[in-house]
Amino acid sequence: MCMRYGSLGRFVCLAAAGLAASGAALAQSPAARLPLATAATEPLLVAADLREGTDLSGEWRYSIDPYRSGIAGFHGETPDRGQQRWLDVDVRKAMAEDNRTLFEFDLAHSPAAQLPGSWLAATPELRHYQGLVWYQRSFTVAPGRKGRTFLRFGAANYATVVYLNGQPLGRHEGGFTPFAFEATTALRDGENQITIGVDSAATAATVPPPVTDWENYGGITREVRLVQTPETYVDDAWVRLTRDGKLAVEARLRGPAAANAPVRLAIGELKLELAGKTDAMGTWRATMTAPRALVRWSPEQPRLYDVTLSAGDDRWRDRIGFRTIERRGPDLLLNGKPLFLRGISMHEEEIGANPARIITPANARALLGEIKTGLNGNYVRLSHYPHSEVMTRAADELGLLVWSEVPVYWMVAWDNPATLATARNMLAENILRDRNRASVVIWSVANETPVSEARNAFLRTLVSDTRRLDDTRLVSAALLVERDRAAAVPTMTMVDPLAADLDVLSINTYNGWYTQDRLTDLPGSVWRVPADKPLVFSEFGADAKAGFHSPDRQQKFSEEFQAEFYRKTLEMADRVPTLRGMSPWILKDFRSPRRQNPDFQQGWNRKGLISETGVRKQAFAVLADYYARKAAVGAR
Ligand code: GCB
Repeated sequence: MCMRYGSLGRFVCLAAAGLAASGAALAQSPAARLPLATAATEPLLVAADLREGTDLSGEWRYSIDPYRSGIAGFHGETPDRGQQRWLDVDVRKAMAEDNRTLFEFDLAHSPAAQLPGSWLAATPELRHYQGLVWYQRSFTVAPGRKGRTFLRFGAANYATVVYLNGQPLGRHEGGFTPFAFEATTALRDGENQITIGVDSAATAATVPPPVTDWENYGGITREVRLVQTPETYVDDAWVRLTRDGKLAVEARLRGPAAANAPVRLAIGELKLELAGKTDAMGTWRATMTAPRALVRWSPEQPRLYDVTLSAGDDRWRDRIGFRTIERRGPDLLLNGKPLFLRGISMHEEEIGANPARIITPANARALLGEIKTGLNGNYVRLSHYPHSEVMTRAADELGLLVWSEVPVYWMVAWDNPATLATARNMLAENILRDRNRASVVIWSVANETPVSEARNAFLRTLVSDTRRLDDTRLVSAALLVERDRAAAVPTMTMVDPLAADLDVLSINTYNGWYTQDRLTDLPGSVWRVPADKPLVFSEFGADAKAGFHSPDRQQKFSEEFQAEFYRKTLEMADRVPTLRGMSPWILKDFRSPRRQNPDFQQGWNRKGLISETGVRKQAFAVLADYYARKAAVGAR
């Protein structure tokens, strides 16, 4: 069954399905029967990370459920009591008291793991586990609560059901974006129990589908918090600089006093105050001329301001930078000045031998610091899905421009309306989360997707959603090109009709790595691309195992080969007239189950300029020198 709801007119399918909208079970547990939480229906709690609350990070009990017995019985029926992981029951006591009682789980006495963090790294037994895992913990709440309490997840990969004190709170699909459920009435004074089922399994209908080139880090990979607000609160606020240099605000209150409510925006350092009133829907929109004293955010001067929005008892706050980003013909303009994106791509994986996708502020700074100061960069492609809000906040603070992307990767089910609904929702959750981040300048809707009518229609829907949700940023997608097999020099043509819908054209090129080209052939490459739009090389790269050297033969996987690949590709890049930036593949070696060469890969994609533990390879200096020269000559 598909229903249309929300301002985006999003279709949400409540199909008789498994934990993900795309799964297989028939009848289900109470939370799995609830409608999916979406950006149109769930509390958005924009900037929730800066609100008062309780962090539920730390020790949780967990238990695997490979047959999803806690979701549906083996004939598809509602699971029987002995399988209901979410029950608020003392299993040992219940079984000791009545010998007819049977429970086939006991989360309170199961092994413990630290959250946030993927289960893959928690214990060797779970290293390759993909499926359902239940987590449980208890926490205490002091009596005398006022206002509302939400349970907010930074992200859980991939499909999630949540119970509080035995009651279903909701479910969500999508592994990289935040979601929240109201917990006000389900909470009790004193001891509370929370149970979460997270299913990491990808299917043909999920976004992304099962085949990718990165590790599928299952589990609760970002913070879980109880967030406190007054009865009526600011659920969404977007404060920005418009292209014509005005300060604009759009805010939405939720709660009984949301309509016709007085609201006030303040930026103390600028002595700026703007007062107004919400409409009958609880929405407030206003613009004003930007104060002369406003210092625009840029990588060179990443100036952020404390912004507050007062509404009744609520005081929403965020740290926001103000800048403009535009394209004019083939040029990119940041604050009206020409820009060249000196970047690199990155997965959401911390530096270390056994990563668990834990992005703390320190982990984010360690990665971004290598780009900003190590590589002399001004830009990062956060591929291939929305990264933690910790990362985009760190980019704001350090001064790195960001490409932000949804995991519409390689082959998704273009014809499946449920898949489109999922992708649209991810896109909305990502944009609504990060519209206040000055660092984010490009929203990307896809990566390397083969042209077809169904795919074009799917991606055009995402492009138009993006523009509707945010008309201040640029839209892109990493596109495939056609190679002319007969040409004497590498000759590539952009034939993708989606190019007409995008602001920035992006190409991934692996000539010289996956092709038979000699590295010496690369500088003479010919790129046939539309001349009226900026082009970026969103990827290029070659693998190297840190410490493997082959000075004479320049064998693949040697540091020398990778360094030479960079030299020749950069020489090629310098000859592309409309090139306005690049994000080579990739900053750090990352886990990828498809990479199994035992000498060089061992389960890692080795295209990093640093190893998984942070050791710089030779090519690092090649790119760093190139960017230093680029920075010295400005955007030319
Ligand atoms: C690509 C993909 C990226 C892969 C990379 C590679 O084109 O976009 O996700 O990891 O190539 O290493 O092959």
